[in-house]
Amino acid sequence: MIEKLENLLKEASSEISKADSKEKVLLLKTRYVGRKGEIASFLKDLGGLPAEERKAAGEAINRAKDAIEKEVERLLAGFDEREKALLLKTDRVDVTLPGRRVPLGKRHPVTQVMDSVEAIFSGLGFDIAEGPEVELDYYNFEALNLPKDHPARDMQDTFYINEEVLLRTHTSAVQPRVMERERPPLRVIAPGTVYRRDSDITHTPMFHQVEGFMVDKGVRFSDLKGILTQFLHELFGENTGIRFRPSFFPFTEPSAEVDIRCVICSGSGCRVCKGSGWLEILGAGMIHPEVFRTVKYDPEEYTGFAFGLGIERIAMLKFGIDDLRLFFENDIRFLRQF
Ligand code: 2NM
Repeated sequence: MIEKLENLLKEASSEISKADSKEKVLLLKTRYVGRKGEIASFLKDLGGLPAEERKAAGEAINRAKDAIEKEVERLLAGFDEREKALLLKTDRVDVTLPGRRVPLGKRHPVTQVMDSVEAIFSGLGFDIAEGPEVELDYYNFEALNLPKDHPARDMQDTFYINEEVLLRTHTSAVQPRVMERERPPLRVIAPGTVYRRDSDITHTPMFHQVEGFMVDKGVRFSDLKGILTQFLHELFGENTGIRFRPSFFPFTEPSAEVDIRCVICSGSGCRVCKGSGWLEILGAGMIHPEVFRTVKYDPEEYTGFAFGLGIERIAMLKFGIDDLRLFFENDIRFLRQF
């Protein structure tokens, strides 16, 4: 048996050394030291040996098994190493390939218009103020001379949180806050988000406004006309036609609406200006004495004008966007165009 074992060991090591692939080595491993392999059959034969020979034979079988397994492991390790070396030699990173770019965003057209409006008024000496979007009824309505029975205070139009608290319906709510804590002369604009219970093709429940005001001794309607004309010329171009029409707001007296010549048809009449040749762009007026009294300014000492405009409407006119809903979808293919 010992002799047979030695022959098997010789055969095995010669066969294994001839194997030229990992797969072949693994097959030989199964053949010699596998569960039903040659070594296993030697172990089975152990029982037929005389008792005094069994110990030595068993030890010899185990030594042969260890030797074969060692040889198998040595060869497998060799194959692995060569495989790795080959990969290191042939596997290359092409450093000239372009990198993966992080997709760039784009400033929203509403933000772009907001920024232009702020830049123009900064150039005219106006400061920028902000106020809360969750606002007191007092600042949003009461302090702006909107009487309790005014239609604008209706639950239909305003998101009320409770009796005294609401989502601001206009950024005019910022102005009494500023006037309460500062004294004239004041030139301030308040850009921001506002909310109204309105939702159809031309109205969204959230939109953006810029309101502004100027207060000092001797501010006149001609100052309003001059500042707003300058603003509109900077925003829409120097040759844009402008007109002021009488209007009404509870917080100004007298009040006006300001139109520009239609940017689509230059005044000949089209769908956008509904044939009139004019586009309504802002509301304005001389601040009502009641508003001054509420913030403890003496209306005999100070006068001022105020104005307000909607950002989405201006962005639509400036960029030729015909559907308000596009502003709120945040589709990057839309945003990239402006
Ligand atoms: C407008 C039109 C006219 C306005 C008035 C005031 C305040 F607080 F100073 F009285 N802020 N904003 C105003 C005036 C707003 O928006 C169409």
